[in-house]
Amino acid sequence: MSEIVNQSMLAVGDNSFVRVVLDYVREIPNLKENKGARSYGGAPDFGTIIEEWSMKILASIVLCLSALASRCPAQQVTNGNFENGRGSGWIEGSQYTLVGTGTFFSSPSIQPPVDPRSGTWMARLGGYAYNIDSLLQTVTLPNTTPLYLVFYAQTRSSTASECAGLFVGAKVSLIINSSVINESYLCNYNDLLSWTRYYVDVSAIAGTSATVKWKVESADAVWSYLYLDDVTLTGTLDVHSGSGEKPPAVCRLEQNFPNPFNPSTVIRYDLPSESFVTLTVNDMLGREVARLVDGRQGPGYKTVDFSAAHLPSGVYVYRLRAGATVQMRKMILLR
Ligand SMILES: [Ca+2]
Repeated sequence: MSEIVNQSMLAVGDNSFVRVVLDYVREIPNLKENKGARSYGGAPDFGTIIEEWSMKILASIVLCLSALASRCPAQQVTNGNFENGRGSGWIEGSQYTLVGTGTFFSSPSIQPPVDPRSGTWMARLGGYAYNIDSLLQTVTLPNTTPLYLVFYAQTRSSTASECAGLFVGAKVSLIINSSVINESYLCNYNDLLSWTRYYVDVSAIAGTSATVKWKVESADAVWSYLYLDDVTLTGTLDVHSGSGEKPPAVCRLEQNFPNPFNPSTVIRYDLPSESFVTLTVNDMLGREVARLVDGRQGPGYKTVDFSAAHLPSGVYVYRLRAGATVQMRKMILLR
């Protein structure tokens, strides 16, 4: 995932965890009644900017719908939008990890200021001089699949240097149950103004209690921050018309996950508008070995599974063409 850094910073894979904020559940006393609200069944993804209350209700409804016959689980991601402030759900690390308001986090060195994605509160990790900081919560995952942990992030660093591991910027880790799901490097210089959605597929641990933790290891003599907002659990990632979620702002091809892989991996990309899309996989000689997408697609957050069971170990390039935009990334098949 670390290559994602070139575009944004965080490298969060696809097969980890997150799906829509569940502390909302507790605010909806009788969720089972909502299970009949089938009109919401096709509008699953909620990283939304609608008013907090609406979001809470919708999130709860979707959660319950996806729970099918099972009962609605409670409070999987407490205070996932951070609007309940400090001391509510999240365990903050050392002095630089805080749940706070955009105003509180404003700084002359962070320009323009970071605005929360929802409401007035968000979380910030990071710091200065090899500070290691974390934010964690034990989450009860609903016993439904697929299941994704979704969150929105942006980063700011106080240098304009290129990302170079811990020498510049900071290392960002997403950890679930003590396993590092993804690592990447935070390397933006006050140039990322929008929130980017990341997610991990946590289907494999659906129904369990999991500790979700972000960790940031800051470089020496550099202020580097990771901002988080709207941590949720969801069963669907694509944007559907009328779902209330904004389509992606830019076309973005993400690093596949896992990588290296054997034999399957997941490729994600964001499509801001309807486009004719091709997603191909080529070997290092330029030969096309797979064509995963070939057709017109609507805007949204796309996920494609790629199985290389028929291919030899090696480096492959996957190439996204969406309208006039072409992006490529490498991946490694390692048997
Ligand atoms: Ca918020």
